[in-house]
Amino acid sequence: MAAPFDLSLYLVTDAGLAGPRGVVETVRAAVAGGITLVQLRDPAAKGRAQVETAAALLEILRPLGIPLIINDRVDVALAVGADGVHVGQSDIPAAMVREMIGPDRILGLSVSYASELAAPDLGFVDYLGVGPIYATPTKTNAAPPIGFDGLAALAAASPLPVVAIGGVKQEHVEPILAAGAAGVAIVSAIMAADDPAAAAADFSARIRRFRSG
Ligand code: TZP
Repeated sequence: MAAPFDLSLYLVTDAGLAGPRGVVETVRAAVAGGITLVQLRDPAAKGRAQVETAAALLEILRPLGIPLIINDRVDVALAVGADGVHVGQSDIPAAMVREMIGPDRILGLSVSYASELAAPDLGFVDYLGVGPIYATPTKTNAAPPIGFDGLAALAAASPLPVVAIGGVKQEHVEPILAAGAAGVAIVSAIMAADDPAAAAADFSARIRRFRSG
């Protein structure tokens, strides 16, 4: 079993959106605003570059107790000792990833359709990334958007905690949490923000406000 983790404000990196500031400095700023979990996602990068970025992120995140999850690349996650892996429906099957990463690391799976909840994969993962909520230029090959109603249906049917992804902006926090998600997963609204710390802090405050009341 993975150690407890907090899906509340889940930052997914994007090197293009970080621009000249870079992924590592953008994450450094964002965590000051209350990020609870970081996923390194860079499908275009070679293994060496991913390992270097992941190691730099771990230096920032480990002392803060914020888990680092690697998108798709099990080898990169194991090489740097990351806290987990996130896979999509067309990546290595979750059962095989679990075999490779062992019982203690976090394993996440992307889900867009109710039919995917019936897959045996679910028995091997710790949380689901559900979406896209809205169509987003950040991932153009994503499944059709599911909206808040689709999210609510998937969250209610899911045996695992879900984090909502895809076009999520600050003003969507309340309807997403009300739909039953454990958190919001954000790429552009934080990675491309002029002030990533302020953008993250805004998300974080809205999450706290929703939960208190
Ligand atoms: N998976 C589904 S949508 C998406 C991913 C990685 C991208 C979400 O990016 P943004 O910028 O938060 O809309």
